[in-house]
Amino acid sequence: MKRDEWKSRLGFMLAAMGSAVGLGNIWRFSYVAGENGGATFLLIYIFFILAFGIPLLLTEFSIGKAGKKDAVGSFMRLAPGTKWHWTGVMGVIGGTLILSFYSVVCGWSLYYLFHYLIGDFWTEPTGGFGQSFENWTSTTWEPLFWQFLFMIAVVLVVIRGIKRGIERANLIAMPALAILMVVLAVYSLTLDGASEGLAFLFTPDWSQFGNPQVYLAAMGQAFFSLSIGIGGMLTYASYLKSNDRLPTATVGIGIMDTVFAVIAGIVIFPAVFSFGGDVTDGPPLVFITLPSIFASMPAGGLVGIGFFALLVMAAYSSALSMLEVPVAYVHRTLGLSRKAAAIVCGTVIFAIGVTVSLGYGIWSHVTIVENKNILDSIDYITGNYILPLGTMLMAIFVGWYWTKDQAIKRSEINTPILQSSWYFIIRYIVPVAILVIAITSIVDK
Ligand code: VAL
Repeated sequence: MKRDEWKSRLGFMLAAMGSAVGLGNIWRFSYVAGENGGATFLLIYIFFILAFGIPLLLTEFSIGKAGKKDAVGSFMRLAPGTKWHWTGVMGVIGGTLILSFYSVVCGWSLYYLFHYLIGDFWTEPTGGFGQSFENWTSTTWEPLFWQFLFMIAVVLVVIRGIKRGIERANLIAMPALAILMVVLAVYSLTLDGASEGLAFLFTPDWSQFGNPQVYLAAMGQAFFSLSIGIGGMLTYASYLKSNDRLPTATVGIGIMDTVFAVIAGIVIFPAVFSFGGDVTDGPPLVFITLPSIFASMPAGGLVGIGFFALLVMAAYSSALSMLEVPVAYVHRTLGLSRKAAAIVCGTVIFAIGVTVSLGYGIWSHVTIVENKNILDSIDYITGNYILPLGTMLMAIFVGWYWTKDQAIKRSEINTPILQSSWYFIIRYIVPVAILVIAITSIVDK
């Protein structure tokens, strides 16, 4: 049977942007930036996106486009008889693990959207949003119900395949997301404390530039946000037609992803400053701080609907790309139909997600890494080990396993100066930098 492919390059670009723009840009970006000094973090983050993220995204795309198979199969085809396919296996595991905790947070977002829609969250619940968030996430069945609902929606689209499922969904979701974000940002800018929020986001504290933790956080966030190192972008690129060119699409996706993060910052920080929230509130910023702010602002209920609709939509298109990684693999290797593969993978991911969700309730005493609960542990393992390692291996594969000619030809870069800069970054800078940052972080601990 002929392998599925994108109908148009625009369809691919929107889907890849959909993959990149997700909870990472809104939920994760806002609290990591909040905890790491705002503007200083933003500058270093942009540096990592431009210097490492975009070149690496191109690396992952070129492996997928040349391999024309899923994350594991592409490596097998390009490097037969070697162990390189383990990089793909790691991607499949990474994508599966990230989606397992991602789907829990998606379930929470869906629950919030529902409660904004029925008007429940328009005013602060008794005991406050913090208390209600804790009470609710520690129950057993309800969070699982919302997570299940979310996973069903993801599985249903992935079953339909690339052209009819993922491409179509993103064709609607991405433009809608962009419009919604701009509307919310404009609204945020009209708030009284907007200038303070903007200063936090755009006026760097120069003393923070010597802090290694900010670099670590910025690099991790850049990889997470661009969805690199987990094989999702590789798999998406494997459905490209051979005349669809990579470099401009890659730069476009990298820039759009960053613009979305900055706009998310413009939506969130002015609101936090205007209404006396705390930017260092961490992961609950979006589920506790923002709802309290919405409750105290005029028309806050409507803003809440807009915001959580945005979060669900962004998360949805990212989840599609993460589910596609194991589905493409299982579909090819186990000979299952796409439908069966999507149901099997969706069920496994949901099952892992159940443990993550229970980690907020009856299993809250379970810790895996240090004293972190199940969600934080999986986020930690994937973010600090699997993503950087996966990205580094892909860079080494392209920079050292391929010949220079092969690498440059498959990157499809035309300009000589860009060709050599890209190759130099991938071959030398990325592996060394990831190693140095990893070692520094271990020593720092
Ligand atoms: N890049 C996405 C995000 O930022 C996912 C795929 C991790 O949320």
